[in-house]
Amino acid sequence: MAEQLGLQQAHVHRLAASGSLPSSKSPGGLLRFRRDDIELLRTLTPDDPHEGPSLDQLVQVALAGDVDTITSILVDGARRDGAVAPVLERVVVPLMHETGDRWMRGALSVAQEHVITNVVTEALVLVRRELHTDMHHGLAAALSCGGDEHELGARMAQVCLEVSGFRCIHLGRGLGSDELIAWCAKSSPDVLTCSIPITTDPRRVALDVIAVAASTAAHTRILLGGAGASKLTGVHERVDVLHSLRELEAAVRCIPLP
Ligand code: B12
Repeated sequence: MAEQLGLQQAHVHRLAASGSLPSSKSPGGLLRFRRDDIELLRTLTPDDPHEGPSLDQLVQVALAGDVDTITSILVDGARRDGAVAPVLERVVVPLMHETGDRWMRGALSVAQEHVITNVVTEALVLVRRELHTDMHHGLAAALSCGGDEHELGARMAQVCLEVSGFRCIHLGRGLGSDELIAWCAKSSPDVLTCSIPITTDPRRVALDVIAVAASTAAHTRILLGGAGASKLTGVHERVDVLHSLRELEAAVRCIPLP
């Protein structure tokens, strides 16, 4: 069925293995999925790359400090797709990667990189406000692991969770595992997402995540993602590594309502 709906089998199986897509087994051992869940996934994986501004236009808009235009591109895209992750991956991620590449080549100054980052950060706050939903699926938290300054991954995860109906606290960056464990004990989140930037030492993060997984309440779903997370496998039985914001949005939308 996944293939009929235009989804890659490996993508669907990875989601099922991580528990992000509810599945059952047929008597013959084949994986079975509910049609509604697969259709939701397809919404989050549009095959039509909508016409939009070019990467260069996005860079120019952001360099001009035009938060409103970036916000409208994101809000319009999310409304059209019925999900926010696709437009974040189509617009914000390439914009930030391009910014990094231009900075490396000396085509953008550090000040210009900061302007773009700040415009995107502000736009993400406004997007959350615009796409606010009254659903209350539960409490979530998003944080950046590893202690460096890269935190847009956590902010994008926060947007995905809020658009999916969770109240999501942004815990920022540089939080030690003891602090995080104490926060989780007090707040009892339903979902904890950790964004791991490419610059982060995955072994250090793995140790922190294991400590958190061993100490948080059993109902807390722990999800890792980000460019640095791809280096992490089999961290802990309670921890799922997701490969994209689309997977995150699909996974949290499949969490049963309280
Ligand atoms: C903005 C930026 C900064 C800003 C960060 C500000 C902020 N508030 O975040 C500032 C200026 C502070 C900065 C500093 C540095 N930076 Co910098 N930075 C970037 C830049 C341009 C964008 C980062 C970003 O937001 N990317 C967007 C993210 C979110 O994309 P992503 O990580 O690929 O995530 C994707 C997925 O992984 C997923 N995802 C992310 N999180 C999560 C979470 C979950 C749960 C899920 C499911 C998915 C998910 O979402 C995205 C969609 O696919 C990148 C370029 C790049 N290629 O990313 C460089 C980059 C990361 N920086 C780099 C470097 C080297 C540095 C510095 C060391 C530079 C220096 N010499 O000082 C310092 C580090 C300082 C420090 N102590 O932290 C290098 C890293 C190289 C490497 N391979 O290690 C990069 C790649 C630039 C480059 N081309 O070389 N940086």
